[in-house]
Amino acid sequence: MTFSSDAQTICALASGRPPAGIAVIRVSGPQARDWLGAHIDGPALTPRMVSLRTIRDERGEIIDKALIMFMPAPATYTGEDVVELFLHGGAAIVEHALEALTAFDGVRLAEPGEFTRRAFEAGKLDLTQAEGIADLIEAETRGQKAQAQAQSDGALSDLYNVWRNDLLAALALVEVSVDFPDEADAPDHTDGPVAEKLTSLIASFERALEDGRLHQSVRDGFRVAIIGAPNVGKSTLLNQLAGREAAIVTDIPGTTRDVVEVRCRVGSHMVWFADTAGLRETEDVVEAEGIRRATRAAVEADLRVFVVEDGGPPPPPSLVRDGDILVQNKVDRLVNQTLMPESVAISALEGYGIDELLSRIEDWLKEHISASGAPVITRARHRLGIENALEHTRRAHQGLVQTVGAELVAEDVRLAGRALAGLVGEINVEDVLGAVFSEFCIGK
Ligand SMILES: Nc1nc2c(ncn2[C@@H]2O[C@H](COP(=O)(O)OP(=O)(O)OP(=O)(O)O)[C@@H](O)[C@H]2O)c(=O)[nH]1
Ligand SMILES: [Mg+2]
Repeated sequence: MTFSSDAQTICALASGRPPAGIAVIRVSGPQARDWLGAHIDGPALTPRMVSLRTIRDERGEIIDKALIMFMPAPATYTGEDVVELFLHGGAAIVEHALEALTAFDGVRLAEPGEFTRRAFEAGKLDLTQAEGIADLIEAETRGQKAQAQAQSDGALSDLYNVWRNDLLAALALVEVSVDFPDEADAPDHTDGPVAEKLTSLIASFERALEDGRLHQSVRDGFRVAIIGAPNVGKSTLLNQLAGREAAIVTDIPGTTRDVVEVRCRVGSHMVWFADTAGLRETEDVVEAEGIRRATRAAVEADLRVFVVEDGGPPPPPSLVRDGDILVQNKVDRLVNQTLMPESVAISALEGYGIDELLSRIEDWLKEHISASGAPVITRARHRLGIENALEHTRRAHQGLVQTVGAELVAEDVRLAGRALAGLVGEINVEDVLGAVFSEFCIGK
């Protein structure tokens, strides 16, 4: 896919798939105004005022009678002239309108994300804000929405810019000694202000990477692994959570081999539940591979739900992390009511206790996602950028301690700054732009 910053005008259906009550078609670019002039009845539109007009194609045939708004550049989303048509949301009307638009000289259909890309190129938003907008459109839960809103409002850019300013301040101090190599009072690099700044940046980067793991999960869905011995009812539990027969259930121990994942909403978050093979010693090659995968799923998950049944073995201590949830299944069969302490009693078969389990998971999610509204990293691209900045900052700090010379230290500080500049899209953008904007839907 190629984007061009040509002077072409782009158009697309910006609202959902027809049929719908209303279909919004968006047009952006230099031809938008001329197209309107040629295709609507009546006098020119007043900018930013909505008018009810008849829209015709190039042969004079009526496309629709609809509300239209014209927004002149530069105070628009893309920074260009923008027209929005609020048509009756039928497939034929939308098709007719798009045909009449693209038949006009210099007008073509937009690529995914091209409106937002133009907004980025016009300096209306930076790359992290553009990503926030893509996430906002994709958000299915309130948690995802809140995070995306903060990012599209620039919370993440602000954070990166604070870090970049700190790096610039450190750089200025280092450069003092580059400029005056023989100065007796050049900064003392091992415990002076430069080292202090770098140490505090290193701590900030590390914290952001740490927090980011969970917040990436807000965006992509939390991973909850269902772990336990064979036959305790893990697959039955998964099916109960999914509301369908996602995994095979039999009374034969060792039924599940592959990891089976289902996606469910828990409170205001998206969760991927993974059903896994029952853990036990086995000679069976296929089952052993299943158990290896189960163990990996347990380690990689954000949270583990350990399923046990009365009299069964406890979860393997090496897999248990703080906050994990213990579930005692098959309580419908329990005669003497010996419930394990700290466990959630359920009957996966009968659906008993599932709400209690879900609310425990929700509590865990709430506890682990700070409601502070602090900006957080949510994408691999950001993780990589910050890891890069961290590495250079660490090297710069090490260089200070080992007195490798101010030029080398300065270079690392500069590279750390560049890594952050790449995140907001100020430098080195060409290679990431395609990747970022192709995630968008058409019309945004
Ligand atoms: N009475 C009762 N039986 C259950 C319950 N949950 C599961 N079972 C039964 O226990 C047997 C094993 O269930 P599965 O869900 O396949 O167990 P699993 O943990 O996935 O087993 P593996 O895949 O072999 O590790 C089946 O016969 C289920 O019907 C429950 O809550 N109560
Ligand atoms: Mg199973």
